[in-house]
Amino acid sequence: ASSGDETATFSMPIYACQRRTTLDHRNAVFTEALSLLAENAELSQDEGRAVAFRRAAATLKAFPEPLTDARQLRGCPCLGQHSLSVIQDILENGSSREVEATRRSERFKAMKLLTAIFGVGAKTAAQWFQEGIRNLPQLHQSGRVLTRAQQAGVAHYDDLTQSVTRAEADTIGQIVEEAVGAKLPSARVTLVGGFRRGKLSGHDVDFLITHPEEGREEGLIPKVVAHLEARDFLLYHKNNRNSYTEASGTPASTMDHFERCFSIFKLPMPEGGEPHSRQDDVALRRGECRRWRAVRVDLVVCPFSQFAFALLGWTGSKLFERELRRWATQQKNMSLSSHALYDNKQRKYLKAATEEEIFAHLSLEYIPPSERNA
Ligand code: DGT
Ligand code: MG
Repeated sequence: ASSGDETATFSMPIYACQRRTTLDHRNAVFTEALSLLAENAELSQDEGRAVAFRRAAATLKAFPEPLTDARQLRGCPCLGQHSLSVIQDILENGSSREVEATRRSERFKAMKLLTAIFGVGAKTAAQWFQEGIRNLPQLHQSGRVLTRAQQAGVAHYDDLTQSVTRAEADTIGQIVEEAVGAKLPSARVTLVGGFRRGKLSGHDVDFLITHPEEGREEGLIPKVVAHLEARDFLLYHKNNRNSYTEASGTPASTMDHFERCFSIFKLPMPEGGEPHSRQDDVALRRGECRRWRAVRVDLVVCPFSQFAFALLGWTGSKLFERELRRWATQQKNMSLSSHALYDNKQRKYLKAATEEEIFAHLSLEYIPPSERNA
């Protein structure tokens, strides 16, 4: 439609799960700024604001051309006043004053540093910040009692704040497959999370495990963990038992109930490999050779009949998942979780053996993992 000026109106669907969002896009300056504000809102436990910034960033990730004029954004969804003013600031001045002030703020820096400790969430970090704790030495001096997870998080801080490469994820995949295969032959191990979406690095490695004969997967986690421990592959683990039943109601919550293991792997490094962290340098200066690094790994076990839902739920991105659930609720009167899809109108669960079938139940065009990077 001709609107009287040069800029054509671009129409974009409202929900991120209706769009194809690849890893590379044209507007990183804007998406990074909005993501930083989202992160800051998350660290302040302001969920509403965080989601608003995440949605605005996702809109720009899906925008097909470099942004040079705010008028290009007419017809684009999820851009509130605040996000638009940040975008405008960047267009005019090359950067946003609010974003740069946030980036430099003592609170943001300290909260980022503290929540980067495995086992420390925004709530705990905020409490520590309030008590004057800004960094690891101050945490140590404070004499705070740490949970077992936090102790492991502090002990392996340098490794765990270093991103995991695809090659490392594949090596861990082989170790996990060997362990699972030894305990339950013909069980299937699938790499999920960001790596399934094609990311080249990640903050952890996520695996989904199932077995074609439903029931055989029950109790698998403790056996796999014992196998890994015996081979010295684990620095930390915490197992959760499966707590899901259909009787527990419609699957509306974002938390799932799968049998699960949060772990820190002790990943052997190739001989003569590149040093990975400052700990390596210290070790090397001491004349020691570091032969391993710590990596966060999540193992999730699901019954075969829930596999497609678990696969979809564990592939992400987090915003894509959130948008799928919002679409299901608002547009289809359905409840979607990593376990099941419930149709509130027909009052029944809708079965699916593949992700494609779930998209079809939701009347959505199928979006492959590499295009779920919202
Ligand atoms: P990263 O940071 O490189 O590891 O990026 P992702 O996308 O792998 O993010 P991650 O590992 O936090 O989570 C992967 C996906 O799994 C994400 O889309 C949400 C899902 N997920 C993570 N934790 C839970 C959970 O406790 N329950 C459920 N239902 N899903 C989860
Ligand atoms: Mg991940």
